[in-house]
Amino acid sequence: CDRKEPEQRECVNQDIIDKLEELMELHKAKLGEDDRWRVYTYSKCIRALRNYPKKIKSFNEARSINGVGEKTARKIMEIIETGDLRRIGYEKTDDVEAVNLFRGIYGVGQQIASMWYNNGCRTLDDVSARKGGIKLSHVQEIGLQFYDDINDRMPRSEAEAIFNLIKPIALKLDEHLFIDIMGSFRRGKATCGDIDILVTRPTSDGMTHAGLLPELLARLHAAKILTEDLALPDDFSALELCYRGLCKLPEPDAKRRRIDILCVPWESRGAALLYYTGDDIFNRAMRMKANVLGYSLNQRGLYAGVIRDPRNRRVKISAGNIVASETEEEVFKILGVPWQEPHERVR
Ligand code: DCP
Ligand code: MG
Ligand code: MN
Repeated sequence: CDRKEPEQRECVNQDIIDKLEELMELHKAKLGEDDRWRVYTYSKCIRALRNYPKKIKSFNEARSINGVGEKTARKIMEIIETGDLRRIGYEKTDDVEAVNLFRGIYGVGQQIASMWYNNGCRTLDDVSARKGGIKLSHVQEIGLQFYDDINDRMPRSEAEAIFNLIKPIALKLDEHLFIDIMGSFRRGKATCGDIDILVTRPTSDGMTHAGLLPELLARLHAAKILTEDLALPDDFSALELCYRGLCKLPEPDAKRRRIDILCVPWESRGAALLYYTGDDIFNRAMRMKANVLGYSLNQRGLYAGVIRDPRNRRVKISAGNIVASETEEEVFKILGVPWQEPHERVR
């Protein structure tokens, strides 16, 4: 099932998943060691439930599912029998609600949200009034100003309309640019949380896209498509760049929408397309598949012979050799995963 678009859900145990997700989100908003552990337990259980084909009927059946423990099985029974989960009510304290509200401000994470709560803020008006002497960064101010817009999803048609304005501007700058939409749009979703754009350029004539991004951004601002910058790359001359901002259709009542523009080297376009098309759960499955086969997969490519520090698996002792990155197809092929169209890439 899809976690992001409720209208398209189709798990037989969706009612249970919804309640457990609600509870998980409440624990996510807290900071304790035990909350973090609970989030981990519930996410494992939710994943198991998504893959479970039958409607759960009994405690023993719930308990038999790999990833569902005794306590969770009891919660599942409560949901089945009463349609509700009382624990959600107990966890829904006003600190959690305020923290979740503040986390909806772009640029505000768990730590800052909790700090503001501890300084006495409870509402967005409190934040606006800088209650408790809190300070906002420039990006957080933008996040507050466009709170509703940023937390809204846009119809697919709007993402398409915005992209159709951006593409000709990019091609006018350099006709050899390759520019496409990735993310939920490419997966065919009916609504998009943001617009994810990939920019790259073939190097056959000895040129790259390096250095083009500032001019592209300037032109998109001039065309009133980009409205605010949220994050600019530190070094614009690099080949791999990530821009985050807000954009809108150049119409009076258009809403602000989130936009990400990723610039990648031509050689890694396939790996980038694969990564930024997602979804994130599908990506995790692909990365795990790669790891099992002794490879390592990221947005730059598929690598063989990566040697990791046994004490900290995140640290690479040897970067390995790149074996695929130019096309998505190669990556699927080497991993022995049957080709999946973008709209099929969930999990
Ligand atoms: N991605 C990932 N892991 C993350 C964040 C992103 O693998 N932690 C990848 C998969 C996503 C893609 O990047 O599909 C784009 O990220 P978005 O946050 O824009 O997510 P989507 O486009 O999938 O959904 P939305 O419609 O909410 O933007
Ligand atoms: Mg997106
Ligand atoms: Mn994005």
